[in-house]
Order: sequence, then C-alpha cells, then structure tokens
Amino acid sequence: MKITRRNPVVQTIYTSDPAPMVYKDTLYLYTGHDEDNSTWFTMNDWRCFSTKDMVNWTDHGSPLAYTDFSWARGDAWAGQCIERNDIFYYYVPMNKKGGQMAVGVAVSDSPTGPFHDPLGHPLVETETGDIDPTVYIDEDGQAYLYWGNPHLWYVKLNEDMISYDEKVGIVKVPLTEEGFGKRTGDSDRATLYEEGPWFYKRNGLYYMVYAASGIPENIAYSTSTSPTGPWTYRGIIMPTEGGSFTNHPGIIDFKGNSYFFYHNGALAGGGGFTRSVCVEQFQYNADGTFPMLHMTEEGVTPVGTINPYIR
Ligand code: FUB
Repeated sequence: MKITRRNPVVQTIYTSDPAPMVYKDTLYLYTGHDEDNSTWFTMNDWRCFSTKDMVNWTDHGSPLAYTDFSWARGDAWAGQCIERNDIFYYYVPMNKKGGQMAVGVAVSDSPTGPFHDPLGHPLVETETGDIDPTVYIDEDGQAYLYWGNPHLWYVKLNEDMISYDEKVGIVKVPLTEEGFGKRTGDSDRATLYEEGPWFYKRNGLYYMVYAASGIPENIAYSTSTSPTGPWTYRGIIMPTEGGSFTNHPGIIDFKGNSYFFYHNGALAGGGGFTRSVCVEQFQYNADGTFPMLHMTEEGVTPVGTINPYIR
C-alpha cells in the first residue's frame, strides 16, 4: 500500500518531544503537549498514542500531568517511558516548586497509565538544566538514564528503576569535540550537543542522538562501543527544517522497520511553541550509520538516500 500522508502524526492538538516505545505488538508514542496559542513552552501534561500498523492511531489522552507530582509547579517537558517486567516507568522533567528543572519518575502497570509518583521528590537533579531524560535497559539488565542541557549527565539506575547507584553517582559526560562535534561561531558551548538526547543500542553499537548546533536546532548523533562512552561524533541526521527552532529525536525499530520521530511546526497555526510530532521510516546504512533524513508529508525516506554529513 502506498502511504500518501503520514505527517503530522497527531492532527488534533499540538504535540512535541516524541518518545516511542514498543510493547508486545503495539507502538506507544508518548509526547509533550504544547498548549494552543503558546508563546513559550507552556506544557501542562504528557500525551499517549498507540498504533499497531503505523497508519491507524489511537489517542489515549493524558496519562500524566505535572500536577501528579506534589513537588512540581509546571513545565511538563520532554520525557520517555520504558517497560521492565510489565511495569512502565515514565521519566519526565518539570520545574520544582521554588526551584528549577528536575527529573522525576512516574510508575504504572499499564502503558497508557494512569501513572503515579512513587517518590514524592525528584529522582535526579544537578546544578542546572535537568531536562530531557532518555532511558535504556542494556542486555545485561543495567538501565541507564541520560539527560541534560547544556551538560549531558547519566546515572546507572537500580533494578527498581526509581533509584540509582549512588556509589557511581551522577556522572557528567565529557563533551569533547571528538565526541560531540566542534561548535563554530558565537557560542559558549564547545561542542554541537544542545539537548534532547535519545540513547539506545543497536547491533552492539550504542547511539546518542540529540538536538544540536544551537538555535535553530538540527539533529546529530554520536556512537560508542560502551554505554558510558567515550563517544565519537558521527554527523548530522536531520538538518534544520520545518518551522520549529527546536527538534527532538525518538528512534525505534517496530515490526521490521526503523522509525525516526521528531517534531516541527507543520500543523496549521504551528511554530516553535506549537509543535507537531512527525515520523520518517528509514533504513540504516549497512555499517549502522544514518541516511540523511528530511521532514516529509509522506514520512518515508527513500532507501539509499545519501547522507553528506556522515563521518
Ligand atoms: O518541549 C520543551 C523543550 O523543547 C524540550 O525539553 C526540548 O527538548 C525542546 O524540544
């Protein structure tokens, strides 16, 4: 069947910061929710959608809001949900009452919620910029949580997924030029890393995909043979396009295909604070590198698309 139009995935509300998760035969898509007419990242809850075929989607409404956290005062920004032993753990950043952004975790026995906060306080917080958590459980059972802007941090989560290994502590990833690309022009950042990390492993290689290069953002990536680096910068995947000055990756394999979720300003009335989640189906190159991805209405990148930025 020829798919003529796949994007934006959600056409009824503004959505952002996609985080796909596969559970059993279904792909669940967790998103942020930009309020109508926003002039800032005014976001009060997270949303969940699902599909079995990447064509027909079910809207599950809001499984979680910042008001579900007693310690939060707003800013339901980019999160990611993961399953372990049939329990779902949703890692989300919010502004603390009287404080700054911090990452919390919410738990549910259903992928569509409702989720609740088992801790009553943030899971991780540092000196600044605790946003955009990404989570991955390695083959040996060790789970990692990465996050941050302008720094990139990680913790090794304990098996309960709601605490972390305090002996290892909160580790600041060295943002080297070799690892995250050299920033040129006016910036206080040495490398291209900006925010929105998406961490996973595929065919023995660890991938860190992230929003890069300042405002407006593009999407770039780094790889490593270890879950904790050192990282090697691999180039840009998706250039700046689409009418939103931010972008945010979410990547997953589902039923034999690879999908790259992102956001832009494509929906009517859309822009930098009224964004829409989109998806591109793509094929990795034989060596595991990314082809060049562009934002399309069809949502399918032709096989064999050359990426001029790959290193
Ligand atoms: O959605 C709010 C913020 O915008 C996210 O935390 C960033 O990744 C950017 O998409």
